[in-house]
Amino acid sequence: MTIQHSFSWLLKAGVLASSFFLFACGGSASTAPDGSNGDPVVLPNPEPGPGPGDDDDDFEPEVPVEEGMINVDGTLFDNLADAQSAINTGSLVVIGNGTYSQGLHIQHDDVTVQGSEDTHFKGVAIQGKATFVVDGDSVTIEGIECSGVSVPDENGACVRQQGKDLTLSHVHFHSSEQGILSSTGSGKLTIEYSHFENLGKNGYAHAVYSNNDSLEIRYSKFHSSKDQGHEIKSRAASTLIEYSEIASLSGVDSRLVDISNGGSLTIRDSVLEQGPNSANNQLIGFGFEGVDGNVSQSVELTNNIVLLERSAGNVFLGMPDDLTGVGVTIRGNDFVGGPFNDQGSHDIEAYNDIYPDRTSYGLGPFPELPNIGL
Ligand SMILES: [Ca+2]
Repeated sequence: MTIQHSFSWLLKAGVLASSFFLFACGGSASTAPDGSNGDPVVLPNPEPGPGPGDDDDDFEPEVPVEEGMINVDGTLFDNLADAQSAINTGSLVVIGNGTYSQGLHIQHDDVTVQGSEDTHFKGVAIQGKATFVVDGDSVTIEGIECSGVSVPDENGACVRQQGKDLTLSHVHFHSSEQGILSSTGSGKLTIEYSHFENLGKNGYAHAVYSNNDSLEIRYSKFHSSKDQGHEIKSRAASTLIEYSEIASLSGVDSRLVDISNGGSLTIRDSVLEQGPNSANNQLIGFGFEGVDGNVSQSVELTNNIVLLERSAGNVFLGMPDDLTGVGVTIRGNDFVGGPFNDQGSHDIEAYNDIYPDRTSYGLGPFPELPNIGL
């Protein structure tokens, strides 16, 4: 179901993207080399229906389960502790509607955990870490709402990833210290169709804190990180963010995206909004905590809508002054608002469109965001 949905989404996105490309290339003589010609960026719209990024509310599990019950491979349990002991390699765990105050330790590989349309884990941490502690490899968690997680170390998360290769889909993680925290060497983390909001603690906990080898994010929303947390902090060698919305809104956040140790970063076809209360003037930071000279360094930021709404200044891409040899491509984006401190850098003026304010871009007042159908 999810795979088919993603596929048709991508097909449609591809068709739209290529028709925009043809239109742009056939346009007037004033068209810049990248197709930037004064027309607004066109982002692909998803299909209507169970929504990309539309929280957990429209999620349907593979097997229906009654409220308060947990189905593990066909056997029903009325509490999570008993359900947990029945989980094996490859298990399908479906959790019914309800508010849960027990966490789940997932120790086996290839386990899929699915919530129902209103499955909410509230204020639970196990092992002093998280609501879900995942030690198995290739685990998928879908259709879960999680909130209210805090622990003595102030890094309480909805999910702590300690095994390799985790997928989060249709999750709504909010109002906690951290959304997800992953361990070093934990393979790939994929986040799709999900919503993270109101997360962060003391500048050290974040909505997404990835120590993976690679991080891929699509069709998701990251809103209003708090207490100087980043929306996305990644130490992964490779980070890809596409078709997503990353917005400070009124939050006192730090950076929208912090790529602490450099690597390969791509952000495309997304909305990035730095809000009026952001504590750090940078939207994106790259390499501020030491860069591994053996990893190739590149930054590709293309076809995004970028709102600059911090009156004390906005730096789109911050990098340490002494960091060299990073290939930076910033093309085909629409920048809206200001002041825009680094608009003279990275050929931004030549290859992107810059609008002084929301009105000139045809966008309503703050906090409205461009509708990309998420
Ligand atoms: Ca910021």
